[in-house]
Amino acid sequence: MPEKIKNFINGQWVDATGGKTFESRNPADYRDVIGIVPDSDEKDVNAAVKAARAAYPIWSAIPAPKRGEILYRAAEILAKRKQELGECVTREMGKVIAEGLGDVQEAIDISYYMAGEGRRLSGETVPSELANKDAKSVRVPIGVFGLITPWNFPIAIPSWKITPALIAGNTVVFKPAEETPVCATRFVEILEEAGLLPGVVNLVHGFGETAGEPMVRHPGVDAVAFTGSNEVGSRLAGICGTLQKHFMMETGGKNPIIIMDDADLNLAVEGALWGGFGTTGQRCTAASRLIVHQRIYDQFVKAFSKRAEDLVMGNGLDQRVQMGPVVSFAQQEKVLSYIEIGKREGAKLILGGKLYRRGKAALGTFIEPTIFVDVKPSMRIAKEEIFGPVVSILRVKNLHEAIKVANDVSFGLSAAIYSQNVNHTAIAERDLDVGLIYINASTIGAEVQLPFGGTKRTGLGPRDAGGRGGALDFYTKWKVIYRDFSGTLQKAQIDN
Ligand code: UN1
Repeated sequence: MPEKIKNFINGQWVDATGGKTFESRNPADYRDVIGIVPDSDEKDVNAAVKAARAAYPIWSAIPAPKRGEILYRAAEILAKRKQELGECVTREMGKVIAEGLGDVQEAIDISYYMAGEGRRLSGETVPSELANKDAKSVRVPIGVFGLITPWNFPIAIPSWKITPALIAGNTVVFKPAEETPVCATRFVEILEEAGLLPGVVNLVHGFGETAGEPMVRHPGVDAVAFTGSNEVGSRLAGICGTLQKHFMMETGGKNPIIIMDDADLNLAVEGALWGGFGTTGQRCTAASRLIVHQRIYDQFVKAFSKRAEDLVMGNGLDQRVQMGPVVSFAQQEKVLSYIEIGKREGAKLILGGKLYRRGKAALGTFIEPTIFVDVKPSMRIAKEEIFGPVVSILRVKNLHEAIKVANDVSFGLSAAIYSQNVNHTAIAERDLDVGLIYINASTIGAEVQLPFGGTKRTGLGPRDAGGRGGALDFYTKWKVIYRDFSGTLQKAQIDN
């Protein structure tokens, strides 16, 4: 029997007021219905915002270290339930179990990290230009946050947004991706068990147009954080700009790995496989472009494609499986259409390119690991985010050309270089226009204690993750306090 999933509003687990539902299914086996989920509308959003507004003065008045204790408890519960939650991620989203567990681990990490931030929410104290006067800045919460999260990290990304919002003293309305509502529900249940007061986090399931957008537009929502597609992100940015709401988004990448002729080739092949086909290519940080020095191009292509061909596909709950399905039929269609575009553009398909339907895989949405070679930087498959197991290989003459090609896209999330030459890696470090750079490591695997995000069309506003200088710069605002204890009227800029 599929589980009956509920919204969580003001501390109560409730159905959508309209009574409508939708299903969450396992992309490795569509017979497996995981949850029947509320299909919420504006009424549900209104109730959630009302609860979040009412809880705000109470929650924001609790000392931040005390708020941190709740996050610490949530981290402990997540750690205890890691296996079960990892299996939930794999079953609902399709990534292999090791990565499902990694998704949960990322939530554990940031919950501990943000718990600690409760004792470090620091501002500055600086001298005043006048005697007997002091000056300081303090971080204060903003109010009610509307959070919209994607399906590719169904526990980690909600945790990236909810935990800094909470530690800073804000309350939350959370609209998770409709593809992964059960994982989102598990995470909110854990926050409840950790001791959150009613109304501090409210969960509203449903779709973008009917639940997400009314939440973003609601006058009771002060700030919005979004991770997802660039099209939706830029529409929400427009709405929030007009309504003068704080807004941040993280939307995508076309992340390159540069492989130089002086690279450790085995290591580069491992990194390219992990970056290109890990999570079935469905990470914002996926290595979808390999920019390879001409001197080792043929050798690299041969070794890489051989390893990709041998990847074991199937249901990610099976420990032996190395690559799971894509998340949905819609995603499958999108990826297949990009494969057709690549062929039409004249790129050479050397591996995959088709649905994978062997045995039980026919019950899910699988696509073969796909490799295009002789890809030109101007081709759409070299420029647009595909979000599937499709890797484009480009040939370059030298480091200068490699960096130029790497930067020649509208995204700038992560980039990697494999080279044993310190001068090459230093130049890449300096000249790659991205938010995350990896030296002799793949483009994926950012850690929570540093800001996560990128340049150009990858994002807008402060970054996810990280503390001061990262997420806390979005979830707090500054208040500056001047205190004059001279007992006289002192005029700044005039009496000094
Ligand atoms: C994403 O793909 O949206 O760096 C997030 C990584 C992970 C997070 C990816 N820690 O690949």
